[in-house]
Amino acid sequence: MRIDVVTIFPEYLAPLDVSLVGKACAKGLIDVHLHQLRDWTYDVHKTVDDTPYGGGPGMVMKPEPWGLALDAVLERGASAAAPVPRMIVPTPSGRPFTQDLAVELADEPWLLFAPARYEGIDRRVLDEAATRMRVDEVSIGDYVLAGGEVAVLVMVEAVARLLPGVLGNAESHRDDSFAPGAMANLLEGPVYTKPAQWRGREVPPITVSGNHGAIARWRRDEALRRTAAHRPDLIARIDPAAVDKKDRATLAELGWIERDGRFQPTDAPVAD
Ligand code: 6GU
Repeated sequence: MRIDVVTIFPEYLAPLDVSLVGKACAKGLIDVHLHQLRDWTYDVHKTVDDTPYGGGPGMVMKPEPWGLALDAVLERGASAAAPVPRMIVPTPSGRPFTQDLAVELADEPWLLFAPARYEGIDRRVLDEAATRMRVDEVSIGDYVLAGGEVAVLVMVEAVARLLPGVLGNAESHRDDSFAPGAMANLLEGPVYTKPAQWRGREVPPITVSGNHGAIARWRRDEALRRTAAHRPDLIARIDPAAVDKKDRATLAELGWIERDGRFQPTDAPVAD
């Protein structure tokens, strides 16, 4: 996979050389190209922003440097296998970044990230880019960052670990919270390792019982408990058909019962 990032802070993306993503680059599984947006400015101050039309606070990124940068990146990166990239514009007003979107992006041969600073990029840049390639504005959560660079790090890491050959163990993403399957939409429960006794605390005896059926059952139970505590919205999305008797009992104990084809808090008002 080829990844291009156009930014006024390429040094902010230095962590891409470290750890899992760094190793994936070293192995040739991803090919990252960082570009300094200011390389496409032609005034002495290398200006990339200006005041917003219509007034208001903050600054808006000018269209000309972005236009030239995108032209250059599209020309340099084009190949027979990937003639155009898919463009991702990080912004708190974008569609949510989810594991499903990470899986979708992991299938793309070429991603182009355009993180903005200030109040964002002149809209015409995105509108024009969308005539040449798929453009998605994406948010990594309901909070506001000072710029999109950290969001690029988040998305690249989430995508990179899904690429074949990046994780040592292909099974490693099977039980991920948000991975498809039996534990879909459940958060992962607690994990333990040696020593079995530490500062007077023992690991749960079931984890060292060797009874793999019982361990799987316990893990699922813990996943339900953690999900009910931290993400009740995910409990409400569980398909009742994917739930067995023991799950039902655990959910009831946690205050969730099936009603109108979905799990609802026991104290939820009854619809008429
Ligand atoms: Cl993608 N960018 C910025 N600047 N802030 C954010 C975000 C992205 N996602 C959540 N907050």
